[in-house]
Amino acid sequence: MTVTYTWWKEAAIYQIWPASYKDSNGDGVGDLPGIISKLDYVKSLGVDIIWLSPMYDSPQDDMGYDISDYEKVYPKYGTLEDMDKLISEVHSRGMKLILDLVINHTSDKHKWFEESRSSKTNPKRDWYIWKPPRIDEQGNRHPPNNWGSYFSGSAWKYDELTDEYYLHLFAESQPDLNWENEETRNAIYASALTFWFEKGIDGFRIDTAGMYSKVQSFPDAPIVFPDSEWQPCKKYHQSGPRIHEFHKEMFAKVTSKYDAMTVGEVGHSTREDALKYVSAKEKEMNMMFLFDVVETGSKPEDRFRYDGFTLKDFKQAVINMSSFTEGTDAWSTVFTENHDQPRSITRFGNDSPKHRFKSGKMLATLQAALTGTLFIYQGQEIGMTNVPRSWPIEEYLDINSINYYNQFKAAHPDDKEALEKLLDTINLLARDNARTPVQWDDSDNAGFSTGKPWMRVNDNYKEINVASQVNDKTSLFHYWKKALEVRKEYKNLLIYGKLNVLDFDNEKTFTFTKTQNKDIAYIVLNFTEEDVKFEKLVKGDYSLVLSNVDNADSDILSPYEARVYIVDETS
Ligand code: TEU
Repeated sequence: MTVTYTWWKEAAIYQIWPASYKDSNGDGVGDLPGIISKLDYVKSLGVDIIWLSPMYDSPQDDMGYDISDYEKVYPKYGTLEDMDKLISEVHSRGMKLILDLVINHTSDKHKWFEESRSSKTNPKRDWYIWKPPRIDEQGNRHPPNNWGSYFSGSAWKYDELTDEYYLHLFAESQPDLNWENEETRNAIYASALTFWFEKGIDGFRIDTAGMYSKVQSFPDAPIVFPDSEWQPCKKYHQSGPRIHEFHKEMFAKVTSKYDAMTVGEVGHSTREDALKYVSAKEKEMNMMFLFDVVETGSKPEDRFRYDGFTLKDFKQAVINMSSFTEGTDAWSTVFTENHDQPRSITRFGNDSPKHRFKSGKMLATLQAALTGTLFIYQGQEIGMTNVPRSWPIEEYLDINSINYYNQFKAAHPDDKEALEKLLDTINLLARDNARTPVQWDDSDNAGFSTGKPWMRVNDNYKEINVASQVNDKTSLFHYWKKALEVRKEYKNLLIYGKLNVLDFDNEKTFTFTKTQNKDIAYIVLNFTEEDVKFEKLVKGDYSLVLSNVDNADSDILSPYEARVYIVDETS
């Protein structure tokens, strides 16, 4: 299979989560003018595309992933005019802008749902998924099946007005749209996609892209967690019977009309299943996010059931995520952070003051060397870390963390030890870790806002902030910049090459090559806080093209050291 080079494969994409990027008017919430004021900064990192998380009108129960109007902007973020300005300011700097496409569900405040809920005979009743209660032998009412929501509890909500339940795979206020209904699909295409394409955006990150098609018999799910009434139900809504038909239709009817890029959040997939979404010949989407790396150590059905992981597990996750496209016409992604994940330095590196920036550079090296489109999440470029463990649960504002904690507490009211352990896990894995305001400088509120930030700023903002890094050539910010340049300079290997892991069983180092034809890049990363021996496992002449220490090239790899060599085998 010959490699096809395209702009979106080589792009570095920077994700902006608007609530926490930059507040321009002192109300404590980030906004579009704030983002516009930082575009030169984003550009200076070497970014090609910005992915903007939902900025649509929303009650914000799930930070904008609960949309009440696709064609309006959340007033605290700005106006449609601000969006027009953002689009043109991004374009005038030679970058592109993609938006978040959240079309598995809407907010319960969307007018479509308000109509649907109003009566069983409303023309939009069938736009959402309504089912009658299940009544047991004692005459008690129950949800139609045992499916659990991703945000704890049942995935069904009872609505008294019509004595039926509606499906919500996420929050109660996020009813799932009924994709079986063609009229609904067409309305989604018009309002959520065409409206924005016509404004000039360059593509979409497609939220929950594998979930639209549900198994229509809605059976009970197998019991995976005997300690819970509600069970994981992915089996019945992930890559369901009609999902590829829906994506093909959306591509044919809308996306293909524009020179757009799309990346689907699919999460869990086998190689065979993944290729159905992202193989070029399938004409569905360009690439997808898989959760192998970010969920290392967690149960795929429940991130807070966490057992830790070994470096070998991590390597396997990297292989799963990037190798499934080899020898095919499909494409993959590279990421370790986003708005749903904790900070990568805390999770995979070492966030102690001594090691945080160096381990951040090591992780940047890894990502710059992997095949797939590279995504960087706001603050990752300066090494923002998880929030301190000392923060009480009240500082966590995400519905996912709060619901989980409350449900766990209700089930184990007197088990202090278990609750403390859960707090350890929440501190390590909660989405809140990604959602603290961006640390711009060492002034009050880290320069994010002149008002009271909607979420507490991480305590370490005086040590980790943009201002202290942009003029320091040894900073993590500059290392990212350099790593992105090296990635593009050797793109045939680093962006497009074949991954071969050379030390799979080694629990200290991660050594791999990236190859294409006779060309070889040799990457070695020390994942420990100890010195380890450096070995050249491939014969040839080595020239160093990226390193996170001053004196690389010794036989010892210092803690968290990272090197990228180009190897000339022919000599
Ligand atoms: O996420 C969907 C998803 O599958 C997860 O990453 C989810 O956030 C996680 O499993 C919860 O533990 C998308 C968005 O990225 C996320 O922010 C939204 O909350 C969710 O959809 C609902 O729209």
